[in-house]
Amino acid sequence: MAGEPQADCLFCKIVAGDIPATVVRETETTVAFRDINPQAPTHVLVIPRVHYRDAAELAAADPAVTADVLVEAGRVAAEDKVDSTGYRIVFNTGTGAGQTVFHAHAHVLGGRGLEWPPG
Ligand code: IU
Repeated sequence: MAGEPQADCLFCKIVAGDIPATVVRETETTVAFRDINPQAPTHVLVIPRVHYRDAAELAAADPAVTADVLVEAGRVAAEDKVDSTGYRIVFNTGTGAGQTVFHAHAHVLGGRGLEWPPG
């Protein structure tokens, strides 16, 4: 059921501590950890502890936790000192947009120049 931990979800396993991750911040509702395949000097994923398949589903079901994810993304950027130069918060949504893990997550990317439009 949406919102419940999913046995086959990698990010639910990270939330549970069953799979290791380099966690940089944790709150009651979110976990932030470094991406294993970083695309920029700062590349952190901020995830809600609750399981929803993507950002749109999370936002529809739980606006408060969606806001928590965004606030945490800003704190990650500040802690990595990329807030002054600029950073990007990305929610890949759907396979066509490059989503590969179907547990909502925000990518926080910074520390290098970021082109627009993204590929
Ligand atoms: P995507 O937006 O669903 O493509 O992002 C998934 C990200 O999760 C991607 O950048 C992976 O490198 C990252 N990731 C990870 O950090 N740890 C893992 O064990 C796995 C994927 I699998």
